Amino acid sequence: MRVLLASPESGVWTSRKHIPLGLGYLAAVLREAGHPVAIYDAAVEDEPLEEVVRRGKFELLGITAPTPLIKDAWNMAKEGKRLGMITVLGGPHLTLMPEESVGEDHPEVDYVVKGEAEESIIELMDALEGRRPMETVHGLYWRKDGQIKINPPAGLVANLDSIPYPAHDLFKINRYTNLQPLTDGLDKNARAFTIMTSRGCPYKCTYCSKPITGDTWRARTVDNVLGEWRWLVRDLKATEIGLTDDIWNLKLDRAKELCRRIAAEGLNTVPWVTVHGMKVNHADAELFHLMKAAGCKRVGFGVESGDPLILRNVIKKSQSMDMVRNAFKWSREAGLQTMGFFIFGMPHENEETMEKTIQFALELDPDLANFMLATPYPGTEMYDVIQKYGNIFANEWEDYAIHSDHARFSMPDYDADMVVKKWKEAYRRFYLYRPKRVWQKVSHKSFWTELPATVSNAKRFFVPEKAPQVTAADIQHPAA
Ligand code: B12
Ligand code: SF4
Repeated sequence: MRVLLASPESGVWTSRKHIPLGLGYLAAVLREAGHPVAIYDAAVEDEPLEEVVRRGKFELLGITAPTPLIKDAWNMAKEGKRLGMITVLGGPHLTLMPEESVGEDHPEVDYVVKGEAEESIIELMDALEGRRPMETVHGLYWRKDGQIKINPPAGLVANLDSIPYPAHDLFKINRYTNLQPLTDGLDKNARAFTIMTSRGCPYKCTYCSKPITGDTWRARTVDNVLGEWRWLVRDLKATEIGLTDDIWNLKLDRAKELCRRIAAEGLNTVPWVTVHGMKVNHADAELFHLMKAAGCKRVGFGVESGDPLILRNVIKKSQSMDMVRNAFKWSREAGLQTMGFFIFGMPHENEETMEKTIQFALELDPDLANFMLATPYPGTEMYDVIQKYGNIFANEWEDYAIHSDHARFSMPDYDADMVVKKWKEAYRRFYLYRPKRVWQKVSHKSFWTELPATVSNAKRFFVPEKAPQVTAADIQHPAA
């Protein structure tokens, strides 16, 4: 059966385009099992789905979706059905809410796979081609005789070395942008690949979608990672590589060994970045020097808050502010650029705690500061707390986007308007009110080449506006 794996176009994340790595993994296992497979990422395609499907005679459409894109995924499935295809959904949102998409509202979806799907997708192909009963496909949610059927769950892939490298060669890689255009300017023809050296994370930050990532940290061996790195650098001519692990540096020795080997093999000619934060409490000065020697250009840290109590008791980040300070200091000393992620508006936050976050951002002064609004994704501890004691304003799944001010919530003693005010203020005070920053921005070529986007972002963050009002009807008080 000919398979097309697809990702809907994102209206949520338009500033840059990253490869959907999960589809790369699925394509690799399908290819290995002998199934003809291609990847259609609507964010970079110039042909409509219909044309690609007809030309490639694809029979099965497998669609991925995080929460804010689930509606786009349903629409894509409708198109697939119209073209006579079998439709399968998987990915982050489906791992959290699998039943929703096989319910009666979604006849366009034939199958949903919950969780990591390298094994399940092959089992599903076997079932569809009559080699095993559908009931035995792990992690599958489907309909039979008008009833939703839930099969036994799929486990996490225990040995990550046992799965093939993602089918990086199937991505139209020069249509993706570089990984962090905000700092480097937007290179629309970068050959920027991402790589995941481990999966899962033992920490339990309350805003994190833990059911997606899993608590068990599973690491690929350094040899296995190096094989993929070599392929990216030598054969696929990567111009940038991004580590997207949840926590690639959990085992410090392994992280150091990986850096040493990258440098020793001369693979350090291609710059790399840690797309998401690395954890500050699993680092020391030597690690950053080794990263630099291995070609790392920029390192990101989940700083989250400048208020120690919010950090410890609300976010449950398991790190101290001094650990954050050290990580920034060490990375700068090693010659790395720095990036900090900050969250505004966790439950129990107020003007004072958010002011401390702004102050901390100014003190750390990373090359790039990313201020995000706390967003209660389903499956997070934060979501459960707000469901219990407050009220979520978001009406639609597409409202669950970190950089939009829709997915706000109310809690007793929580001022949602203040949260948006401080969040926008953070951007202004960090980027606009400091001459050094303004100069950095306007002296960069992309400021001028990307002027329309620059102006629209500036309007969003830098022009003070009246935040939407919260009415008493929006606020649901906790049960006694
Ligand atoms: C790298 C990354 C990004 C990158 C690249 C995204 C991309 N193009 O893939 C960037 C920075 C752009 C990004 C943006 C966002 N991200 Co992000 N991101 C990640 C991260 C760290 C890694 C993703 C990854 O490569 N995983 C590795 C692969 C192997 O896993 P996977 O994609 O889940 O695929 C497996 C299964 O899900 C399944 N599967 C996946 N697709 C399909 C399809 C079918 C048909 C089937 C059967 C199975 C299946 O099989 C795959 C193999 O096992 C994850 C955390 C994580 N550990 O996954 C967060 C994560 C996915 N992101 C998250 C969020 C919230 C976002 C944003 C919504 C944030 C925002 N701005 O509002 C945006 C959404 C943008 C978008 N269009 O996708 C949340 C998702 C929460 C949710 N409820 O959906 C996560 C889980 C982080 C977290 N821990 O909370 N992200
Ligand atoms: S935010 Fe990062 S460190 Fe915290 S639980 Fe999620 S993946 Fe782990």
